[in-house]
Amino acid sequence: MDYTKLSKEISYALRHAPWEYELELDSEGFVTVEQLINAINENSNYDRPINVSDLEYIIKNSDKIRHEIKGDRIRALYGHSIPMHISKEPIVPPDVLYHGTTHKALEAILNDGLRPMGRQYVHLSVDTDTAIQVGRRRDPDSVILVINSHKAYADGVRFYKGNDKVVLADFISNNYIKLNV
Ligand code: HQG
Repeated sequence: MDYTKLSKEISYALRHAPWEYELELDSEGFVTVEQLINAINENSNYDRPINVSDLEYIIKNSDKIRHEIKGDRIRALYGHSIPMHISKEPIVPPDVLYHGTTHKALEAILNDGLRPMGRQYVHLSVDTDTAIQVGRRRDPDSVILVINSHKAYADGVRFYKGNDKVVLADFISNNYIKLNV
């Protein structure tokens, strides 16, 4: 079983294109495990039909916790780009958060703030290692921004739970952002 391929397909289905799988997400992004398994097996992209143990294996063994099974339902924890708004659990953020990005995007971010761009939320990291990993996807020598989430939260900016390493926000204005030095 190619678990990386399966994990990417699940993220694609649950974050970006549920309609391609005839899936309908609920307001928190869940579908039933059974619906997802049936939808994936319909296309049979793997050497055998997938089952719930494969989904559990991916969640347990991936480099990041991208998906969650709750009872008989499963969802992507972050990353959504679908038009329907996925509501996330509001949290009190840690005092400082980080964002890894590219040199190319830096000027625009320092001028305009952090925007969700193609996704529903801005994605922030709880530590610099995670932020470096995020930034490196696009720029080997990535830029790390430091977010004063303590002040932002005190000023009324809302933050939401992604996973243990990822915190979500609607928009972070540039007065809460500085370059890591
Ligand atoms: C940038 C992956 C110009 C932003 C990761 C980023 C993460 C701006 C890019 C998760 C901007 C959007 C999300 C502005 C933000 N002007 N550029 N005003 N504001 N940007 O992929 O945070 O492996 O949508 O800096 O690890 O890179 O898929 O967001 O570079 O957790 O599970 O616009 O996806 O997780 O890129 O990544 P993305 P992201 P997975």
